Amino acid sequence: PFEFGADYSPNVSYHFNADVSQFHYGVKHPMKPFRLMLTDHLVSSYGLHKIMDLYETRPATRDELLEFHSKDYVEFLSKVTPDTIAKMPRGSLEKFNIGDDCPIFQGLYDYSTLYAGASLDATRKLINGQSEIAINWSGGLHHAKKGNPSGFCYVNDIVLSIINLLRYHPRVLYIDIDLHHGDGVQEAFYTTDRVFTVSFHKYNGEFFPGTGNLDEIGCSRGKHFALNVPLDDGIDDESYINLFKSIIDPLISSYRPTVIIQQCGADSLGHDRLGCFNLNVKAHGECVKFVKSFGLPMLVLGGGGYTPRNVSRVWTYETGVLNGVLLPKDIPENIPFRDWFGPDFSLHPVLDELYENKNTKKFLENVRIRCLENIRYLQG
Ligand code: ZLV
Ligand code: CA
Ligand code: ZN
Repeated sequence: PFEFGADYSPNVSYHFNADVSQFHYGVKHPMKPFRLMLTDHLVSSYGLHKIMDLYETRPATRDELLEFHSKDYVEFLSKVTPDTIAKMPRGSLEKFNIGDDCPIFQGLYDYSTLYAGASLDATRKLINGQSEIAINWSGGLHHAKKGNPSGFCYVNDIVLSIINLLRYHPRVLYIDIDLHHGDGVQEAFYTTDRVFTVSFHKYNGEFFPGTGNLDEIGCSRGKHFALNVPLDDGIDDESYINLFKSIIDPLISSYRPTVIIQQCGADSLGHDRLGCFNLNVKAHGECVKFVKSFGLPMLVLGGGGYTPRNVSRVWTYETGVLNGVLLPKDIPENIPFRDWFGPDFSLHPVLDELYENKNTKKFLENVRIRCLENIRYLQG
């Protein structure tokens, strides 16, 4: 169903437990774990599961969560349910930031340990060399903090993965193309030079989570090892790709990471329910292709993405890119939920020009210059 492209086809593993797609944040909540099932169906209907190593993953253990999260928070997460919520100690909902963004839903702990377990499984295959690229589309929940959930994220599978990779890798590069700032990951490694974090995101000081300005560059040993690329509404394919490449290329040459984690949040696509960028599937995928071209071990994760049909399109396209194959643009005939992809039934619907591009050439050039100045500190 596909042809191999001119790109290198590395050993790719795919880490997934279908149970993770059965949870519900609530009817009005934009995060829909069902998008993960849609993605899995689309990936396999294109035949991609036949060329990857597939792993059905186990949940992360309590001890694995404790590598980053605090004891009282893990205890709270493992005990709280919609039925026991009233019996929890007074003030614990406020203390743990429970509310509309991060509600208590049925099976919350199982959900959290499942997506984290898949990311940790992926790191093990990278560490032992069985995989050159390992994918977990259910992971990438970059906002969770040590002691509380944030922005739809309960446990931070990215931080847990990086902690595991640091046992064998001297330098880890984290790249975040979700619409939102990767604040939880940045904060966890803000004072170390062994993890470089870079996030591209919408920023105006108010937009969630409110952080990610150019002046956040890390501190103490970690000074100059965090980078932020604040963007405004409506950024288009060409400006995003140019900016991405012109920052990531010198960054990889200077920092010389031994492993790369890419968070591929799909809310940076045009027409996203919560988004405000104009990216098409090919442009989002071009960022993944570019990172792959450096030939370093890669952990590839999901993240945000609130228009399920486009989330599954872009992550399927990227699964193809990572395997070095070109997928035909027509959605395969045999797929369950095929009606979700109408009326075009294309992997590449037109997603651009919904928002006015508020990023002027001058603004983007200034952002680029400021970023390159920061990267220059890595040399010498
Ligand atoms: O994609 O939320 O703006 C990774 C990710 O990066 C807020 N939250 C907070 C700050 C005050 N609030 C609003 C509270 C709203 C609670 C419910 C929604 C419900 C319906 C539609 C949209 C939202 C919503 N919430 C939109 N943006 C928010 C953000 C959190 C964004 C998290 C992004 C997560 C998975
Ligand atoms: Ca981001
Ligand atoms: Zn997001």
